[in-house]
Formats: sequence, C-alpha cells, structure tokens
Amino acid sequence: MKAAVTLDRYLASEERLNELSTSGLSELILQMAFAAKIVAREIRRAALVGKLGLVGERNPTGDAQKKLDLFANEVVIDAFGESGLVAAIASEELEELRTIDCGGDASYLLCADPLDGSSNTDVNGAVGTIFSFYGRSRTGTCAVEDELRHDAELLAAGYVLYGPSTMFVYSRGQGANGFTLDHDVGEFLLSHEAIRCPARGPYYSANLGRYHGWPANVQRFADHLIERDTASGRPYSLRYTGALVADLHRSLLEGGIYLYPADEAHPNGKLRLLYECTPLAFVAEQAGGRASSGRRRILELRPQSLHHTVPFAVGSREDVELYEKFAASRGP
Ligand code: AFP
Repeated sequence: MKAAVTLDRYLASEERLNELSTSGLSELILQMAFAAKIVAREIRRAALVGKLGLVGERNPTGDAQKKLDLFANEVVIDAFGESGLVAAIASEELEELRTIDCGGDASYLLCADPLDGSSNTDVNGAVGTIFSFYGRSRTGTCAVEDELRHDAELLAAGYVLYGPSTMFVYSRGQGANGFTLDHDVGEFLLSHEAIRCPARGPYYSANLGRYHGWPANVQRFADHLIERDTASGRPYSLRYTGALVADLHRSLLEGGIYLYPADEAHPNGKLRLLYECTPLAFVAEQAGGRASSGRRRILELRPQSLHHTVPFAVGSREDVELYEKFAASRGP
C-alpha cells in the first residue's frame, strides 16, 4: 500500500520542488483546511444541534442566510483573524471588507464564500467553501478594497466540497490537487494528484428553469448541447446540484461545463466575481480547463466592487470556448 500523503507534507514538498517562497502561503492553506474540518463537523451534525434553517436575514447580495452560512463565516474569520498573515477578509456574508486589527502589515488578503450552495443544507445535499489568497501590493495602507480592484496578485485558490466525503482542492499555480478528509485520522490525505479536466463533455450544469430568461444565444448554446451528434458526444447529460462547487468538481474530474449566464432576474449574472468565479477559474485553468464571462476570461477581470457579479461559464476548455463563440454570435 502506498504511504498516505498529508496536506502539510504535500505543501512542503511542493514548495521544495518548485522553489516556492515559504512566506506563509502554506500556513494559510493549512489554516483553511483546518476551518474546513470544523465546518464539515458542524454540517454532519447540523440536524442534531439545531443548525439547519434560516436566520431570517439576507446577505449583502440578497440571498436568504442560513444558520450554517453564518457559522461557516465565523469559522473562516476566526481561523484567520489572529494569524497575523491576513490583512483583510472579503466574504459573501459580509457587506464590507473585514479588516484585521493586527493585520496592517500582513502580506495577504483572503476572499471567501464560506458556504456555497447553502440552500442544500436542509436537504442533506452537497455544499462547498470557496477561497482565494491574494498577495498585497503594498502593506500598511487602509486602501485594501482598492488593492483588490487593481493590483493584488492572486496567489492561491481552492474549494472544499462537503459531500459524502469532504474534499479539499487547491492550487497555487502549480497544477490543482485534491485531498480527501480521513475523519478517523483527522487529516486531509492526497487522493487526486494533478487533476486534469477532460477537454470536453459529457455533462452540463445550469438552472434550466431560467432558460426562458436567458439571452437567445445562450439558449442556442444549451439547445446545441442536447442535440444528437455522436461524433461530438452529444447530447450532453444534465447535472445540476444547486451548489457550484459540486457541479464544477464533477466537470473537473469527468468533463463538461457549468453555466450561470445573465438572465431576466440577474442581468449581470448571479455569481460573485471576487469570491466565487475567480477562485474557481484559477483552479479550473490550473487543471487545464477554462472559465469565462462569455466575453472575457474570468482571470482577466477585476471586480468593480466587493460583490460584483458576472455571467459565468467554467469547466472543460473546448466546451467553454464553444460557449464563448455562441455568446459572441449575433444569432441566425
Ligand atoms: P446559495 O449559496 O445562496 O445557495 O447559492 C448557490 C449559488 O451561488 C451556486 O452555488 C449555485 O450554482 C447557484 O447559486 C444556484 O442558483 P439558482 O438557485 O438560481 O440555480
């Protein structure tokens, strides 16, 4: 049997092999993995300790907040608040950036969606955490939001998938690797090294209930995916969980595209560029996939505000490229 490789051992060897700087990034990734273990534990027992259901509030982008949303948000903030490494945290659950008192000179910024897909919590469905770490362009200033909008550098990103097992997938620009939580040992162990996303299909994930509110060229793309054409592997099969992390994870491992275009209810898309689209785009590209707003590569976009939303397509490279062609077309 091959020896199990823990996340911290893997991070150390990744640093050594690629001569990466050791100035705190591994520590931050490990700290996120620690937060994920706490969140995973609470999700597992939520129904038994009164943690299901709504709080009765809405988050800054208008979603109804679940108790687990707030719990996960607090866990993430607590995990980094005292680290001395993070100057500020942007979160889906916080209206404003949370600056850390002791973090004026800290070198990193954290952007996170602590609990993605939280509508699934009450039905025991998959949910996720999305995170990214930016290197600061300057320290000691208060203009952190400005840094995120302009020159902070995305150094590492990843997600946690809380499903039948808990998985931690991250990249710091040297490919994307996945770890599965061994609950008995209490460690994330390497299970998916150097994830490679197939070039295309066979799945697509989108809320088809919104089809009639989509632009005509997006409708044509969805119609194209379900046409019969054996040579190109169509029709694609539909898979949609209501949790972006779970749908993207399937596309990364087995191929396909996740799509949340603009629609009547969300003229600029629903998903948040800073803490949902950008981190997942980074991981997808590191796995050989692609992510796009339809017009531009997601990683070329900068948020104009913390909760800026964009239309989003992510997954297999050829599928996302085809989506971009449909999005650019003027139609029949
Ligand atoms: P919640 O975290 O509010 O449940 O939103 C989940 C999400 O951001 C993403 O994970 C889903 O793919 C998408 O929204 C689902 O949105 P629809 O309910 O409009 O399909």
